[in-house]
Amino acid sequence: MAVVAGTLFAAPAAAEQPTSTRMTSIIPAPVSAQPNPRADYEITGRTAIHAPREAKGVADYLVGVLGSSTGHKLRIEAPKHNPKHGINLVLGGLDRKRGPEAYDLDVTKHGVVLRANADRGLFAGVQTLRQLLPTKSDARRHGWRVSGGTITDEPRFGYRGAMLDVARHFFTVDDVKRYIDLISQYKINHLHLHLADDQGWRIEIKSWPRLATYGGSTEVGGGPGGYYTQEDYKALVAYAAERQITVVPEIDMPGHTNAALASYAELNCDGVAPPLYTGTDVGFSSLCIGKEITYTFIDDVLRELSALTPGPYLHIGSDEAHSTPEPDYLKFIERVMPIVAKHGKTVAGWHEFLKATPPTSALPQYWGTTNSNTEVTEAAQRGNKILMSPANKAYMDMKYDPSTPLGLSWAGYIEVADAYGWNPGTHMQGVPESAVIGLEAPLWSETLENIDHIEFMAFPRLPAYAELGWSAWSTHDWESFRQRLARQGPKWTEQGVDFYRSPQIPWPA
Ligand code: TNX
Repeated sequence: MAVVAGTLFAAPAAAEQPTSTRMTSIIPAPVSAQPNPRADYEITGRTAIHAPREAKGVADYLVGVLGSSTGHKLRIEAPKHNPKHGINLVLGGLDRKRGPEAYDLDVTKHGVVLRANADRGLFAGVQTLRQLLPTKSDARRHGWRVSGGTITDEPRFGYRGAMLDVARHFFTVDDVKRYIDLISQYKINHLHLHLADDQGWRIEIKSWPRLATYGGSTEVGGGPGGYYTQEDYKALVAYAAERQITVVPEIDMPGHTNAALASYAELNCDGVAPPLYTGTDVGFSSLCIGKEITYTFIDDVLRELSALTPGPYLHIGSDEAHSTPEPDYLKFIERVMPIVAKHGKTVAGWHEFLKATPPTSALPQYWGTTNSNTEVTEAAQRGNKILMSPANKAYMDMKYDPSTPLGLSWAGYIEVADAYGWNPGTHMQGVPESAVIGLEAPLWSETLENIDHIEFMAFPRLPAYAELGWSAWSTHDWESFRQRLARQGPKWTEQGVDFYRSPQIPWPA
């Protein structure tokens, strides 16, 4: 029903929450938030954004997101000497020790002042600012009132990731952009793309063109698949960078390689290309460890991929190589790691690659379901930083409960309380918080065919992982989290996010 605010015939408003509720409901929880209910600031069509030229990227982004919520296209003006009125993005002035993602946000009756030492901090603060805004339906009644008060914030971990498997099912550039928009709202700063697996090769490699055109031509279930041209991929990387997200590309090897083996017969030990594969088994394929052409192939692929990758990491998978004899596996990983280094990148891999004792710069990603793993503990002791993705806690492709229509359950069911209920800094024996770089929540796509499916599995768990990664452990509180999460629901509804209405969360009616 269209209702004009203030008319005699306006429908009774749902019991209105005080605006300060928004400041105490931020996800991920900030270090501190002091609401001041007398200091709300109203954004109107006349509000200006003041920003230095170095913050133009964040300012443009803010114009975009405020435009799509408020409908006002705000103008960007030069920074003020004494920022107070309007929305002010200010670079510098925070203690350097707080790091590049820290920010301070002050909302008074006159305006908003957001300070950070770097773009990344301003961007994080902008995401907080968005959560201080009402829903569209509240704004129609009460205006675009930013909840007043003061916030100080900085992250617990530097790496807060989400992984998307675009290999089992292919997702378009627009789908991935949408996912980037959704995850960036919760200060996720890495997107790991699983670009190749048995069922599909999804990135154009100019020196081996059949990888994409043939190897990418199908997917699980036999659909048409697809791939990103290098231009598509560059656009994705740039789109992510504008949202302060580093893309981590993964080419899984030596297993999970049927799509490559099907595309080039010479990569097979027997010289015979297998057929394309559209099932969901794992562990049946392997590159040919003893053939020289295998390493020429990898060198070419990683050279082209590193040229498309501004971020530091190339992920070489290395999981579930059940068809590669162990001595071959070790030989292979030892041979591939220097190729990654030669192209100027840092190697990341699933934790199995620790069997080959990579250098301490390498990033192992733990995906096991137990709280102890000797290889991971030893790597942490040697000085490797560990990325935490325990499958029984962090896998967003696990079903919420037995009735979830999508997803798998090999690592168990993961309801929202389970997703939220672990501590990445103490999860593993012998891996102290100082050895943890952060966490990543993978979304494998054997059962996920479209963006609605992605949204249903990621929401509302992704905000739980975001909070585990960003917020100080001292703020960890399930009761508070479930209340705060409930208040995200109406915003997701407005954004068209197809989320799972977990019975654990008191969603507003
Ligand atoms: C295990 S996790 C895999 C993937 C599957 C996933 C399904 C990992 C490194 N390997 O190949 O897609 O389980 O949950």
